[in-house]
Amino acid sequence: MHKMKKILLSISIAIFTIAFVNTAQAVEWKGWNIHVPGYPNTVGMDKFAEILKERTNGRITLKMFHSGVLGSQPDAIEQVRVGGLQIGNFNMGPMGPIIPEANVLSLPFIFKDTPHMFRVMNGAAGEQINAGMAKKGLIGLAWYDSGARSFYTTKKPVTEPKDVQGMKIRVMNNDLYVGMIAALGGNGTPMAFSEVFTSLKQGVVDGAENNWPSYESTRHFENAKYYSTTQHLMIPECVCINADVYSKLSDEDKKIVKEAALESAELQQELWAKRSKASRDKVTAAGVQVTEIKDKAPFMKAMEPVHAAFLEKNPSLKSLVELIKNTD
Ligand code: GTR
Repeated sequence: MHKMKKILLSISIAIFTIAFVNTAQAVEWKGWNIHVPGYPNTVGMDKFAEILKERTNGRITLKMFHSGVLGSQPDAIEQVRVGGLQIGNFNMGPMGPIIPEANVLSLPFIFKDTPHMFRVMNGAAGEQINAGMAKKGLIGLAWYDSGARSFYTTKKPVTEPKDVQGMKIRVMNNDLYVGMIAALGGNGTPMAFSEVFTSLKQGVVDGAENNWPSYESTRHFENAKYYSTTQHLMIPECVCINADVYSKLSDEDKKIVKEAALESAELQQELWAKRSKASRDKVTAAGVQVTEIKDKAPFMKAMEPVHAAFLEKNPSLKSLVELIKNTD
């Protein structure tokens, strides 16, 4: 064969092989996120996808589906568990019904503040919670900030626990929250996030509870103008991956995936602090009446029975609750 032809042939074989090997090995994961573009979690998850693609040279890509277009949070958690989806950014609240250890994070006032929450999640208690998740097919890669959840209502502000009496309050999908609202004499109504705007507007519920960024990004503030800083729940969020998918990765890829998630969390936490302030400013400018709850003690006291009832039902989780409370 002519020398030139030979060279050309080996070049095309090489190109073909590279192309073939790349397509054969390349995987595309699908990821779920409930939040809209620009939200700290959305930006964080996009960053995660970007790092993943870059550091694996495109062997692993993550296609993110934002704004909850792939369905409700409880359904998406199930999908990531069974492998219909591979990745999700989940609030640990709706994890509780499946993962008992996660429920301790939904106990009112369990954390002293956000730094305490992160110390807990990155310490021994976080390890136990991760182990509980792993048993149910989910690996937690990193923790996102979700601030503190406070009440917002349509007709009158909540200034003390008894104001919630007789009110119908939307809660996330977890019986613990129904108990929490019942402890205040209200009626907790579990409902998908996407339905809250209309339910507030039509008076199906009298209020809901969330952090500043979600209250603002969903425009719930347009229908529920009274926001009271009870800060009764502080629930972290995870970047979670399907356990089978993760366990089949090479050690090198596991490291890339984990680091990408951690770096995305760093960005998310930075953006979270800024967005919380910006959201508060935005809704206040739009006419929201903020009731500052300076003394949280009456709400803590009113919600105490939630802890007792939980521990009675889940005696084996007592040590985890203690571990959290005793984490400096
Ligand atoms: C948000 C959280 C979402 C979702 C939502 C809700 O703060 O980031 O994952 O749980 O609250 O209230 O359903």
